[in-house]
Amino acid sequence: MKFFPGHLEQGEQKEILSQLVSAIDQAPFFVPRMPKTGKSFSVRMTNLGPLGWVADKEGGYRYQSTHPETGQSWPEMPQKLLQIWDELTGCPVPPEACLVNYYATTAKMGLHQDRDEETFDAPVLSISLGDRARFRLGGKTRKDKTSSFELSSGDIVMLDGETRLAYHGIDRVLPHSSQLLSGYPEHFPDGGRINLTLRRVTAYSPTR
Ligand code: MD3
Ligand code: FE
Repeated sequence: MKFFPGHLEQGEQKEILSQLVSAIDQAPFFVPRMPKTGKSFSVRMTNLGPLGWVADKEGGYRYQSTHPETGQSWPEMPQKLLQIWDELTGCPVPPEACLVNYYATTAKMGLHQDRDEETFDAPVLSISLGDRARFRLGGKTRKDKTSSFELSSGDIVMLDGETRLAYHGIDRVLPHSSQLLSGYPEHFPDGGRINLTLRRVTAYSPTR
């Protein structure tokens, strides 16, 4: 794992946030649900780019090219995000999915692995915006020791190599710890936190 604390300046955070707000108007947040139980996630989600991660009781966890409620294609991935991917990962192919997670002040995400992708060779890049959160990272099995640290607005984490299949989660958001989302009270009335994860879903094959 590589941690880039404060990688994005406030102006860059605001630029990304304004592009996200336009995208959310096109592809509203949906509530993901657990595959067998149908239990709701407390995090709301949407996606940018050719593929998006979705979750429901009937179809389980998967990537698809359309929004589960509107049936429309996901909005394009902003150039700024593609640039950050190139700069930090050095990956020869662009990301295919940008999952947008929105945490209202009481939302959290239990310990899990990200393993719905066809390939684990490419890194996952995580960008935090808005309120700070306590992030937990463990090992490749659920029993491994975990450690936790705080993620702040503008921080970027790259999960590659050994950490790509590590268990991780968000224990809690620290309410009102950032003013970034205050610029959009109609979208984010109580602040909260946005996390973007840029992902490669399909295996890179030069003949494809
Ligand atoms: C470690 N998101 O979307 S980002 C997720 O802050 C997710 O919203 C959290 O876990 C969030 O799946 C954590 C940091 C992160 C992202 C992907 C990872 C950590 C990871 C993939 C593998 C290992
Ligand atoms: Fe994850």
